[in-house]
Amino acid sequence: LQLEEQLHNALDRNELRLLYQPVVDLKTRKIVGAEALLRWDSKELGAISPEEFIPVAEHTGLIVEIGKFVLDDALRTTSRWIKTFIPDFHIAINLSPRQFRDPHLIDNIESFVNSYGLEGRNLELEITEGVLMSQHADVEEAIAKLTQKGISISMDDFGTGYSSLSYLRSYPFNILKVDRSFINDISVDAADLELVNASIDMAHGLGLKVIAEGVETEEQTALLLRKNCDMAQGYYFSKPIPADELEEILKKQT
Ligand code: G
Ligand code: G
Ligand code: MN
Ligand code: NA
Repeated sequence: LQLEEQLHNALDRNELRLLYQPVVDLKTRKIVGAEALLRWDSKELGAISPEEFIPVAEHTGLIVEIGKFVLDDALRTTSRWIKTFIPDFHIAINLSPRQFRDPHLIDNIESFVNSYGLEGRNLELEITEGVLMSQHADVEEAIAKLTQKGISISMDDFGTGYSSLSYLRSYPFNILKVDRSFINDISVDAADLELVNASIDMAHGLGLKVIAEGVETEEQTALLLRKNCDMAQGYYFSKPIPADELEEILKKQT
């Protein structure tokens, strides 16, 4: 309850900030995008992990306002890089189920993309099965509208839920993000490697690109490349970092 009280004030008090975790193209090993990840440094409670506060933000509905801040901040920040030196960069943003019940979601996304001078292809929206399971009638329409703008839709945490395959059949996903629990042991567990390999082939068969999450070693990186995985993110390449640090790295690589 105290957490809930404090979260109400977090935006006004500037306690929320974004970190960016680079996404690397496995063939070139260059950074091609980043995932925006929210951090909360509460003056009263200290650093609170998103695993703790995102669920609270979801059930109180605060995620609508917080999610709008995330979209605004991430798109404003990355638009400066995109327009000046890395036009193909894509910024990935996590969307909660609750945000799809906000009637302004699509309009807000479109107006941020337009006002910061971005193309739809610069934006990738990560959703989990939770969004699709919510069975809100407008989700399908919302996803269709976003896709029409050239915005990419990723299935996040792939493999961890209950009926990912049926959702892959029903929605126009562009990217599959293989959950890090499947990547962890691919160098030592033949079954896990085979599951990842099959997921990659299936995604490619459906016209999706694949991002492996939680890549921590060179061995995993080499295996994923051999299995034709497209992109990767994880501590091996970089932990989530502040915008100015990422900007410096991007400038050096171009
Ligand atoms: O960065 P970290 O591994 O601690 O993130 C934990 C979880 O919090 C992840 O599942 C991630 O999807 C979620 N998360 C991080 N930032 C956001 C955000 O801006 N919006 C939503 N809805 N979830 C987020
Ligand atoms: O659910 P989602 O995929 O959005 O969450 C991403 C989370 O994974 C972030 O909290 C991030 O800090 C964490 N993460 C990113 N890279 C790694 C990694 O290489 N290893 C581990 N253990 N966690 C990671
Ligand atoms: Mn994610
Ligand atoms: Na994930």
